[in-house]
Amino acid sequence: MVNAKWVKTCCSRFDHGGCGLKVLIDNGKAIRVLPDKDHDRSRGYICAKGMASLERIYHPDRLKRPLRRRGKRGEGKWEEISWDEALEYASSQLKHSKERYGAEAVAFMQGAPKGLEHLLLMRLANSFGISNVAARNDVCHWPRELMARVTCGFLPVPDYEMPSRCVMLWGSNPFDTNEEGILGTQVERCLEDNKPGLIVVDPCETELARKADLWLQIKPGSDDILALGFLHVISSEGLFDEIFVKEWTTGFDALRDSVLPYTPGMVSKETWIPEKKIVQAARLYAESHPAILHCGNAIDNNSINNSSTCRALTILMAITGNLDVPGGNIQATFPPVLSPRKFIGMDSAGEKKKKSISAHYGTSLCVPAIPGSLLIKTILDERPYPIKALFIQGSNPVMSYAGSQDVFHALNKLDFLMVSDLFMTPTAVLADLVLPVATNMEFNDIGQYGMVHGYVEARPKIVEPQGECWPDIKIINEMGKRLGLGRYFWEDIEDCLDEVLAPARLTYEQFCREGLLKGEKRYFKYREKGFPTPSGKVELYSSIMEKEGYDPLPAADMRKRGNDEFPLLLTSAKSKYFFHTAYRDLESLRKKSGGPGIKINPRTAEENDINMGDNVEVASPCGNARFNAILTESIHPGVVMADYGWWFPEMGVKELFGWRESNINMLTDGNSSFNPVLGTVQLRGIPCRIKKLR
Ligand SMILES: Nc1nc2c(c(=O)[nH]1)N[C@H]1C(S)=C(S)[C@@H](COP(=O)(O)OP(=O)(O)OC[C@H]3O[C@@H](n4cnc5c(=O)[nH]c(N)nc54)[C@H](O)[C@@H]3O)O[C@H]1N2
Ligand SMILES: Nc1nc2c(c(=O)[nH]1)N[C@H]1C(S)=C(S)[C@@H](COP(=O)(O)OP(=O)(O)OC[C@H]3O[C@@H](n4cnc5c(=O)[nH]c(N)nc54)[C@H](O)[C@@H]3O)O[C@H]1N2
Ligand code: SF4
Ligand SMILES: [Mo]
Repeated sequence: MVNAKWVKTCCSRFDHGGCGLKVLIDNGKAIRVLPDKDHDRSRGYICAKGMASLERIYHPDRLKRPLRRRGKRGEGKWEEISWDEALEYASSQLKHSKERYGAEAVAFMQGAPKGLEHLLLMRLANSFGISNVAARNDVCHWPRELMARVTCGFLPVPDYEMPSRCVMLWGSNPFDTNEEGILGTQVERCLEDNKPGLIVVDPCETELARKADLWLQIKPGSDDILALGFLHVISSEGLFDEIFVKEWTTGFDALRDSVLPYTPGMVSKETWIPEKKIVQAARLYAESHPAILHCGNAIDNNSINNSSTCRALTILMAITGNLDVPGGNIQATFPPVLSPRKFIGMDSAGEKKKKSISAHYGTSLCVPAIPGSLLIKTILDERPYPIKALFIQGSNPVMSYAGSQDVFHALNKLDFLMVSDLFMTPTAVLADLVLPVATNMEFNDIGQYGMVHGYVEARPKIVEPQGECWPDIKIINEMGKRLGLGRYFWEDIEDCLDEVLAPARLTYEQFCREGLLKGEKRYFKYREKGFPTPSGKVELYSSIMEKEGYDPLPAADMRKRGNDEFPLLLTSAKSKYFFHTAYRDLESLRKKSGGPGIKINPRTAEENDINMGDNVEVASPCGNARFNAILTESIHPGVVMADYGWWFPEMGVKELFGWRESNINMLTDGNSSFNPVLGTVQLRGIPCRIKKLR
């Protein structure tokens, strides 16, 4: 202990990352973690996952060597091989599939963004000449981002750094999810410092809903109707910003006419929210200046009409005069580092994109990745072409994609599957080649690169990787060279970091000393150059949507959800203790989380003869899964909320870790309906029924 030393780094790969950590290093080993009180954004905050950082690094079940499948697929028989053999095997398989079946037969897939490897994998795809990199964009972030871009030219992010008079949290629970690694702490500070009016739109009474002035307990998936109802109240009561609307928007009259049917009475019936509360909330938001509308992941994926929901909510920010104003929703400026488009080689990807699965299905081509569920569908249908080889980086689609059963079949159908992960998972176990990755603290990384909050952060290496684990960025870099693409890659991965930082005239070492690089913050930018849309204004009536053959105005999906056979609506939220499906191996988090639960209103429980802790089977038109009953008034009697992401590492390979047992995505459908613009499948608001298991 005499030589033990405290060093600083940044938490990551437990979510999008962001909190500052102080770590005690003794003899090359990290032995203690504490939150960093001096950290710019987290200022001493840390969550249970961050506290489990060392448990993750030193977990005995971590993958430590590349594994090549020896037995039948999924049998769990492996041979340890060297990295040289692994790279040779991987590159020969990818090349073979490309040569024999064409470039479209090879695809990549990756999970929620964790670090620099997210964009580096796209660079590998573009340089190798393959069209399809599946990501989670379709169910995460891009619906909000793309529809906002169509409307006003950028994603308006909450500006918590300036005082705000109202915060409306819509389908977002930042106290549990701390989205982008900062939003939870920012919301907390804003509530304490500014005491804004707080509105929460959520089917569940979260901690934030309990703090709210108005909690709108919405029927899952009816957010499009509520958003249009807000527009109705605000336009019919004249609560909009007249000058902004006149000078800086197009199509206001058409919008006002189109929302006439969404009266508070009609909206109340469809959303289950009392009429009075709808009007009060619309007024509170519109009459408080400035106001933040903070949209979360629920609106990305609780309906295949998400394109309308997301457009309507951007319009709401605009007509109330809250766009690009201090304390409202702003366009964050990207920091002065290498442009992500350039980094991934997006500009040279044009021809390849025309052959992509997005092109086949007509979903947005301006997104560098394709909708994940459409890749699964393509593998199953072999249309528009067969997919033979797949590299999955940091994703667990058997658990995290809609329609798990289909995903399982699709992965089993491949000629070659390669997965990189920290642990063996229900997805990795199906692979031909499993690559062990290094995690946070074990390598130098640049965080938040290509994300929307206007900064990048340093995540310096402070310990050596366990076993023979490699950082993903090293795996990609070496793979690129093996594939004969050396001119796009670097001798050493540290050179890549320097290249990203070069425009800021910083080396990685200098960057670490700063810890953070921010873009310049400016408000009212549109007064100089207009909004970055075809008309230079906020397009309430969207010329882009019209040109693409879609409805230029947002409209509700009035189809009924549920029926007598499936009378309840199932929804979900991320767990405070896990990152999606990951880390069920970590004992401290398992203990805190209490296992796979389902929240049921006591009245609904009674009707179904269910008591606290009972084992409950949930069935939907797609399948079934089992959870432990949690009886709570916090959930509406017509709704149940099941934990998402559960599998059981302790059940072992033979049982494939019990991937079907308590897997919410056994109940969702990834195959039959999609949002036509975005390719999104519906993950929440699923009709279901419940039954006690005896
Ligand atoms: N029903 C339902 N389904 C959902 C959602 C929902 O709310 N409800 N949410 C959706 C959303 S928002 C998202 S973003 C997706 C997430 O979908 P995924 O990204 O597929 O989900 P994860 O469980 O995070 O899978 C990540 C895997 O990466 C591994 N991993 C962790 N760190 C690293 C690393 O540094 N490198 C590598 N190679 N591997 C690593 C983890 O061990 C884990 O197995 O799921 C979606 N699915
Ligand atoms: N601890 C933890 N943190 C995470 C993650 C994680 O897995 N665990 N994942 C990261 C990722 S990739 C993402 S995308 C973000 C997501 O972070 P958030 O945007 O906070 O998303 P969720 O937790 O999916 O859901 C937010 C809220 O939506 C509510 N909700 C459910 N259905 C509906 C509905 O139909 N309508 C409305 N209005 N609300 C609904 C839920 O009750 C929940 O309170 O979190 C990131 N941070
Ligand atoms: S909120 Fe996210 S970044 Fe912060 S400690 Fe928890 S896992 Fe780490
Ligand atoms: Mo996500």
